[in-house]
Amino acid sequence: MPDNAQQTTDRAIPADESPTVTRAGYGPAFSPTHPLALAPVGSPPHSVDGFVAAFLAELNTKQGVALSHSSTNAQYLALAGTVRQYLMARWLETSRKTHEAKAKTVGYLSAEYLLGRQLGNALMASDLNEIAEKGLAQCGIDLTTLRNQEVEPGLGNGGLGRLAACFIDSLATMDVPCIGYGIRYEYGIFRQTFVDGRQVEQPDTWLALGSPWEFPHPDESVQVNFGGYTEKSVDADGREKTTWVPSWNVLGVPYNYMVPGYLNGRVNPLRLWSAQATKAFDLSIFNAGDYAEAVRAQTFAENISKVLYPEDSTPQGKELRLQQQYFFVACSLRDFLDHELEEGFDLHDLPSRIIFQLNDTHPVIAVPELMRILMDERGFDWEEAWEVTHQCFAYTCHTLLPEALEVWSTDLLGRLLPRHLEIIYGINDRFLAEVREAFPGDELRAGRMSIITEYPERGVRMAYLATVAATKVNGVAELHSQLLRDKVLPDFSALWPERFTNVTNGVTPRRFLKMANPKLSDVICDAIGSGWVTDLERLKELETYALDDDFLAAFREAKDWNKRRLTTLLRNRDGIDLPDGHLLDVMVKRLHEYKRQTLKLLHVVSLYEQVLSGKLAPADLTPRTVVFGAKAAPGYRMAKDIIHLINRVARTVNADPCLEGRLKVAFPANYNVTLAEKLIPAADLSEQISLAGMEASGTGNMKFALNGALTIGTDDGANVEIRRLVGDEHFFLFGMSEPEVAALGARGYDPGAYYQGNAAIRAAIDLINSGIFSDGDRGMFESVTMSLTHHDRFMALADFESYVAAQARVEERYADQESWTRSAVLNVARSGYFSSDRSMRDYLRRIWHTQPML
Ligand code: F58
Repeated sequence: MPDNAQQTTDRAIPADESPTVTRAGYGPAFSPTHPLALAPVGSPPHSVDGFVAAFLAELNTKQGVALSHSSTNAQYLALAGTVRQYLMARWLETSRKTHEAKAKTVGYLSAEYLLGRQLGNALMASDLNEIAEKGLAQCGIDLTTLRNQEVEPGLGNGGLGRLAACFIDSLATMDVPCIGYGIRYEYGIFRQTFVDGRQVEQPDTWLALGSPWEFPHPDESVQVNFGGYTEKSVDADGREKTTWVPSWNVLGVPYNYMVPGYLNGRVNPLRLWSAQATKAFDLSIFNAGDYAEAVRAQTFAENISKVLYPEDSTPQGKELRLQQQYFFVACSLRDFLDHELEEGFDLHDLPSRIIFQLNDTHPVIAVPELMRILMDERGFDWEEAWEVTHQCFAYTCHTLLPEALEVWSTDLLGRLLPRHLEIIYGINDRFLAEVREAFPGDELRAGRMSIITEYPERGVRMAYLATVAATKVNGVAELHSQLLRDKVLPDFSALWPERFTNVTNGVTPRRFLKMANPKLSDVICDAIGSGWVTDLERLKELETYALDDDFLAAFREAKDWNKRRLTTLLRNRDGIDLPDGHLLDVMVKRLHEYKRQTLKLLHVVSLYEQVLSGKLAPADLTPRTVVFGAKAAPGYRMAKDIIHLINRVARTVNADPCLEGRLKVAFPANYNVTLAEKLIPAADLSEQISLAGMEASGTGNMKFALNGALTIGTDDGANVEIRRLVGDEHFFLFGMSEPEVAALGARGYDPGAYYQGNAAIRAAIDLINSGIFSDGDRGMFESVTMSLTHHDRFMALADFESYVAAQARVEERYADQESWTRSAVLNVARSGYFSSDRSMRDYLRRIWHTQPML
């Protein structure tokens, strides 16, 4: 906070300065006479003429321009506004119905939502695609151009954020009441550019050209307090009471986004919070006559929702991050209690109305926050408050990497949230008493299980706090859930075996098949109808078509069309030329050592080396284009060095005439949801090659299989389930299993021995060290090669031989196009399980204990 803000605001916030909380009324949502009100999908306002009229009205009255003078952006905004109108009535009606039914709601608490573009999804969900296309054509406008105008909201880092977006899509489509709660970052995940092959980050100014999908509600703002101290007193009944006297506060302004269900009339809210300075904060400084300081204070408050932390896999112990976490959960809890429940609701019954799902540990501070509200503001005693709190939370863990588990220092927590730290200590004391009762005399165990750690400094282990508080704890794939129980939280699963469960991740078939792959969708619909869009297991019916020549030809034609579409995109977007007729081998995901982009790269370098040294004739190479897409956390040196190396290898390989038409490496910058939607449908081969036991689930792996790519992968994360379902013959398995990895680790892994003992590994690494990719600079990639040969924490060298052998099987199979296509069809047919609709059904049954409204 600003240097002197503490001193200027170090006082309780007077009640009359807090914003008034208005309780929304939930009467009829929309005038029934409004032309767009609740018109059933397909009825008159769903007509081209109606659409054109609404579009022009938007353009003229909201954008203030005539069609003849309108920019593409104005047209895009007007189109978004038009689609919004169609969804609006349904949104308000959904809210009315949900309140009337007093239905139990899922409160999805997530610091990230990687939404992807909204327009296409909104058009699809409201069945407006054709009408919009025709209507715009009448105005001389091309729909695709307007779609491409949208800057995607990149409010997430990777899998965890995209999963949240898939889940809220599925819940809306399944008619389940859900509010997604999160942060409206002013800057989302950075835009990646390459300068001389190195990653350079640019700010993501996704709001710059307007954000037509959001509805700010400053009238429903919420005050969030920080800092200060606590006071103990005794109330009239002789009970001890604690009052938190905060020292500063900010305002959380909600921005609502629509989450439309697919053709079902349901629109759930996604409520993202933006931080602003409160009047109290401002006024005290203004009154002190320091205008500049007041403006600085305002900026300070707004900083809280300014930027998404671009970290992946390792949390940053930054104060601002903890502020973000508390900020959004405090807003969300307050919002639910004050705005979603009817006046006078008895909070003892709260679990009948809400289940908060904690998307990883980022929102776990919600646990002491709910305890605080119930005890300090609503007069509950500890046991009552704990009973309610325990029932209201469930926790999903998304990692196995020890360094990815968040720990907040008690120093920082005590400074920022003194009352919450007290409550955490209270939770820990009672919890450890329970442990001691269950395991008398086992002090070592109590020490291991304590929510408070003493090393390297005193801190709160957020995953432990989440596990103690939650009714259910789940991992995100079978293997991950098992390792979570056995390796990450073994003491907890011994104490509460029934608390642990698995829900394998899924992806929304609407965005990632129907919308991203319209050609394949048509082929599928022609064969089995369109029921699969909301019931993905119906893809099973395609199995019989795997032997139908006409179907195989149509399937291949769709893949070819997707490749042509990608070729055009990459040429225009990145100046990259994709050769025709290549096996398209794709590895797209965050750059992390455990994901092992270096293993893929060593394969490429090894092929090149064999050609250079005459061991392999170029004509014997299967023509292949390897596509990488990956962002590295800006502070992750090794990941950035690997990006640099990939780009340098690409430059050299692509420029070498002896590989012309045989091997190409493409690395388009700024991999994001929008690019994924074009890349994945075009891929032949999906690279899922993490070290077994490291990737919690993966969801890209599911998207590829669903779009008819074959996977080369380790027995890791959800790959295990993908392979089991699609069948061994249709999946290229390689590498050590998780128990083998553990055994090798226990024996002592020596990567140097693999370097010395395997000629191909040695030749590939030596080629990198020769300077061929670095204009003769032999040291440029030393960090990468030294790490591989000396530490290789993720055992890439140990799996190399097996990987190369699996790639040979890939090439052999690819040579038989009919057999390959059959396997691809079977991948699609057997991927129905990986729908996020199925994940949601599992959550509903195993964790949330609620149902669709229907
Ligand atoms: C990912 N985690 C897992 N974390 O790595 C992936 O296996 C899984 O499929 C996915 O979650 C969904 O369950 C992930 O994306 C993050 O991005 C965190 C962001 C905040 C800092 C720590 C990493």
